[in-house]
Amino acid sequence: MRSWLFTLTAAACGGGGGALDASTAGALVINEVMASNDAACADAFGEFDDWVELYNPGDADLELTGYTVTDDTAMPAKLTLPAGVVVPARGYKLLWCDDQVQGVDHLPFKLDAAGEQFAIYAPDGALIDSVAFGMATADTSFARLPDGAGEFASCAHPTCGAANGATCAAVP
Ligand SMILES: [Ca+2]
Ligand SMILES: [Ca+2]
Repeated sequence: MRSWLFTLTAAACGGGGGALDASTAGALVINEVMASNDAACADAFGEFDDWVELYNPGDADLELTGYTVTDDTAMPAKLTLPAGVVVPARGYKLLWCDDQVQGVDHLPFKLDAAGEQFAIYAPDGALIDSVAFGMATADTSFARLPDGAGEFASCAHPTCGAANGATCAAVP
């Protein structure tokens, strides 16, 4: 059984994933994902739901209106994000994968703790970033190390909406 298998397609890495618009290439990354949340962090409704953390390394806020997200890359436009989802400059934004109608940052699907994928696309359909992860342990995330740029690693100290720790064995 393969447990910790990551297949990454990062915009910053180039490659054969299709052309990226210069204005979006490298401007947004999937930074951390949690598919089994028992007590790590709660949404505004006090619910410990699955989540994805986006990071904007740029100097300007990113409004994600018209971007699409999915947990199945065969269906890139599973959800088209409405107005109001903003990733602040050099900041983080959590998207809750809870299949609940609780606001613009709540997506109509959950993440499978047995293994799943998540991807985000620009309004023109260009892939921004994607991650595929294996079996998730409760309250353990998959986080880019170093923060915002590195490869995904299993992370015992999730940092919801904040910089990933210097190592996943330590809180930043
Ligand atoms: Ca919720
Ligand atoms: Ca984080």
